[in-house]
Amino acid sequence: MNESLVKAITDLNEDKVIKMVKDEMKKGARTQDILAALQEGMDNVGNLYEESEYFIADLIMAGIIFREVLNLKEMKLDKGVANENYLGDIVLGTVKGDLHDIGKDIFADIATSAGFVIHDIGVDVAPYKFVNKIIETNAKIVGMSGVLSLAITSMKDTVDAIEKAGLRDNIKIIAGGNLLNEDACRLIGADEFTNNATEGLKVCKEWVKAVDKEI
Ligand code: B12
Repeated sequence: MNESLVKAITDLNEDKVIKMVKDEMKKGARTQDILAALQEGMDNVGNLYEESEYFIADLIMAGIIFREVLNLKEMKLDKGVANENYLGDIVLGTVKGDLHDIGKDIFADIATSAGFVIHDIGVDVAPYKFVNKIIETNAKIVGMSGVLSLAITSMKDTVDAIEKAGLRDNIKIIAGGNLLNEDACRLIGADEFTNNATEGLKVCKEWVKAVDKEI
């Protein structure tokens, strides 16, 4: 299944992607496996764009197809309904200069359904807006999203602003996006990075557990 789904999204074959996802979910496929296949397809679309085989319209189309899949009722991404199992507050945004929000929204959905309250401050978010939202919500976790190269600098600026505001010691910061690696994470000054929303959620849950133990 995975290879043909990766190919269908790479080919931007909207009807085929939707049909395959519906069929696979009915057969009991796991949401995270579907997402992984789609993400691989998106990487291929990005590479074809880089090679000038695809154009901006194709990136837009890839984004539309991905969103359509996320909105399928067959995809078990609980949206906006935090369960009774409250874990904590997370301030989440795509950093300044970057408008990509699909990955951010996936993390928001799965973290919400796990019990986090997500304060989503949108895309192209300036560092001071992260700081203001942390103060307003008293959140102890910040999630920064970004996939453009320039997002690395914006993420660093965001961490610096949090530090300057005197909030860094009480906050855990996770950076998410498929271009991130350990070197980038160190440069940014985040506590953790991830290229995968499910992994990111695990990290946040561990942070909450560690705080609970301290009390
Ligand atoms: C779709 C797309 C677009 C759409 C975005 C639609 C939208 N609403 O998001 C549109 C058409 C708007 C777009 C625009 C542009 N794009 Co674009 N785009 C893509 C594409 C194909 C897919 C991105 C995506 O959604 N991936 C799928 C998601 C699910 O993956 P993800 O974001 O990594 O998220 C996962 C994890 O990283 C993680 N995660 C993400 N965030 C967070 C946050 C937290 C806290 C946690 C825990 C986890 C987490 O969870 C997610 C699920 O596992 C990528 C190619 C690629 N390989 O990424 C190019 C890509 C990112 N785009 C690129 C470019 C160049 C552009 C433009 C500059 C094009 C142009 N000339 O205008 C503009 C920039 C606009 C801007 N200022 O942001 C380049 C970036 C190159 C670079 N190194 O900077 C890429 C890599 C394509 C390429 N290979 O050249 N793009």
